[in-house]
Amino acid sequence: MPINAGPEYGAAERKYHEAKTPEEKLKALENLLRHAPSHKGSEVLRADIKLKISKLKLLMAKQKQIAKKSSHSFTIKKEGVAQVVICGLTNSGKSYLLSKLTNAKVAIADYEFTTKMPELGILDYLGIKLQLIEIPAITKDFMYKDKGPMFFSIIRNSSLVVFLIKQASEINFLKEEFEKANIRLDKKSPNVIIKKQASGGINVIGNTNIPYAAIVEKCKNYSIYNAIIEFHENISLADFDSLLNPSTVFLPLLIIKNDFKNFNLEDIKNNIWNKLGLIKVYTKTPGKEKDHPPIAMKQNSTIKDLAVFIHKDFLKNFRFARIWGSSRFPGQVLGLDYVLKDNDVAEIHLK
Ligand SMILES: Nc1nc2c(ncn2[C@@H]2O[C@H](COP(=O)(O)OP(=O)(O)O)[C@@H](O)[C@H]2O)c(=O)[nH]1
Ligand SMILES: [Mg+2]
Repeated sequence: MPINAGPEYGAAERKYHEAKTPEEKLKALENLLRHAPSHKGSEVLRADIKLKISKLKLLMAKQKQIAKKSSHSFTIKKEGVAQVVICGLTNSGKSYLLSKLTNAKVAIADYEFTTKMPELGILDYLGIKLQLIEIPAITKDFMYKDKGPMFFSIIRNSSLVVFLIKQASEINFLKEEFEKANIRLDKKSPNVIIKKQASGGINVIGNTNIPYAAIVEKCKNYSIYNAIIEFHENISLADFDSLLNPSTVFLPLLIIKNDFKNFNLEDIKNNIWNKLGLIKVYTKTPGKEKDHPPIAMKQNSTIKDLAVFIHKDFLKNFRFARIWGSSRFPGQVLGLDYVLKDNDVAEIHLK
């Protein structure tokens, strides 16, 4: 106990040493400061208590931040060959559609905001598994609300966005909210190529209506000072901005209007598949029927991609493939470079 300190100070000091949680410690320190002697000789003591208080406050703020982050992080275990997010306003029928398309058991209710966390289900499309994710209702300024960034990060990591709407006016509302999260829907990434350089400033090739000064200014915003920018198409300043922004994502969009009668589930499934931009290819063994399920592949995949996918040794031992479907005649013999199409049947022959 410092010189000239009263009995209250002693009690406060004991309390401080007994304090366990940061909150208790902070309270005790503030109490200690109140009872600390205020003469010149105790300046060092008071400064020491103040320092302890500010350090503790900093620590508590950090812990709060971490707690906030972890309570808001929600990771989805990816399943199936693609993730499809179902988005819309409250009561647009998202849970209902999810329950019709998948095995998910979801809460469907006619009161608002029933779904607070993403709901998951697996859609079986001709044997190909697609993961469907219902995102809780999108509200105004969703990106700036507490769980918004987390839900938008699930959307960003998906392959296709579905808007389930009751009225056409909802489309623009939703699109605006997605723009705030830097998600561009149903827009191809612009055909403008940015080649960063070590020096030489900003050089523009090709035709654009964007003034040179605006291009330089935008580049500066993203810390790009030296680059060759090739405009292969004329784009708006906003599109140029989203191209520079490394967090921009471009996703396909499927709009489904809910007329609250009957969903045409077969149409919806086909539309989802077509929008995903994937192809399904069936393999086959000579003299037998095609295998099930088909294999989902990216568009423009070749026989080589298929061979590698089936088995790493297939490429080494590849002789030829017979293709039914997109080939000129059924069972045509083709080589590794042949580009496969949706629904092709492939019979691979090995050495
Ligand atoms: N009959 C019928 N009812 C629907 C349809 N879509 C939604 N509903 C009803 O509308 C209400 C809200 O649906 P819900 O799926 O919970 O909406 P969410 O908030 O978008 O998930 C529920 O009472 C559903 O049963 C539909 O296509 N047909
Ligand atoms: Mg719901």
